[in-house]
Amino acid sequence: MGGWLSRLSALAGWGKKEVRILILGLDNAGKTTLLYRLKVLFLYATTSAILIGEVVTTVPTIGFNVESVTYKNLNFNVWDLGGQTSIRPYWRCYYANTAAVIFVVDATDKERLSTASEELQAMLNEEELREAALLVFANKQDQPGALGASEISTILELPKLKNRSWSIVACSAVTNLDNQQLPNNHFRKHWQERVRVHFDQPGRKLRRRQARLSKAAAIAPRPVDKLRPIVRCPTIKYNRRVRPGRGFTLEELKAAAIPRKLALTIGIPVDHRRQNRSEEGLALNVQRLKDYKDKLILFPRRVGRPKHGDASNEDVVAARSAKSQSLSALFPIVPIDTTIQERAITSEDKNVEAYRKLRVARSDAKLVGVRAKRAKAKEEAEAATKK
Ligand SMILES: Nc1nc2c(ncn2[C@@H]2O[C@H](COP(=O)(O)OP(=O)(O)OP(=O)(O)O)[C@@H](O)[C@H]2O)c(=O)[nH]1
Ligand SMILES: [Mg+2]
Repeated sequence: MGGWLSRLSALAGWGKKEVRILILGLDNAGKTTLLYRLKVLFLYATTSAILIGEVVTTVPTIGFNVESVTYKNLNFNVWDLGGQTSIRPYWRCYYANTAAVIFVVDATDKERLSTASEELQAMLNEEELREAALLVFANKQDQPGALGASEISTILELPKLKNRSWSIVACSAVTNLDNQQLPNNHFRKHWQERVRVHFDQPGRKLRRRQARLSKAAAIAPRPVDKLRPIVRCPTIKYNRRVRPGRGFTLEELKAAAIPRKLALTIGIPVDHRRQNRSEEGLALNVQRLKDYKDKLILFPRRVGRPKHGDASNEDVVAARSAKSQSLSALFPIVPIDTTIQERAITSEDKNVEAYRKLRVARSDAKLVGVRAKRAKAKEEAEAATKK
């Protein structure tokens, strides 16, 4: 069954978006089985999902089964019609606008091959199917004694067909005979193009280090790094720890009286997104900023002409001769002591009802608005009665 899709596409030169396909053949040829098999294959062709060898169990079709599948922007409507003798005359009701006919032949049913041939010829003579492409499936190749594609082709007199694009495929709807192989991706070829290696790591490490050193030398005695805020790590698991943050919040800068734009020029990074969620955290970072400001020696832009806020001449001279130090060393972030002090439980502790306390606090918080409203209404009522 492999390649049936491409054969089908090649047979019918479809310019349309909607493609109507009929599956015809004698009863018990395997049309319905094939329809659902093809549906899976269609899906396989479009999504390259793993092909699952699932075969549906069928009952003789009275009427039709229809399935819609999309492949390469084409919408295929595949109609499987019942093949019993009494139903065959109704096939012609479905001929209009058919792009291709899939004619299924039971390759083991030698007695009825001539009947199949007659039906095929009668069908092909129909005016409405003049343009339709023909794909013959010589089905049930898994059974012993099944005739091959060439024999079936001779019996059906396919080579005699004129002005018709046709093709024949020997297949089995229940097994994956024919060249239905799983795609073999040749990933072993040109593997070097797909693998990224970092053989130059030690070299890079060295170059990074040299760059850092040259930068430090160039800007000395100014520190290379910036002053980072002290922030808590996220999540319950880690928030007892502190770490250097990205930048100081606007609130912290305001409290330390450092303008936001100035901060960026004096080694204080700003993080406008971080929020201060606790008084302690805010106070800690404000103090940090203040300490930094106290120690800060701001070189005047022009030598000997200090502006407001710039360091005095003596300070500048002293700083120039001092050894350069990193800010992380000058303002270290030390872990906060989280050890718990133990003590004996007092009788007071025993009387505390923790759960109740929590519930009351929660309900108080919830009722703040309601109570305020009630109090206001009461006040107003009293004021009205006084008048
Ligand atoms: N061994 C074998 N059995 C098959 C194959 N294809 C179909 N069958 C069996 O043939 C029987 C008939 O299959 P259907 O798909 O119902 O046949 P149909 O052509 O739809 O028949 P009608 O609906 O009556 O026209 C079922 O029992 C299938 O399991 C095949 O490739 N090999
Ligand atoms: Mg059927």
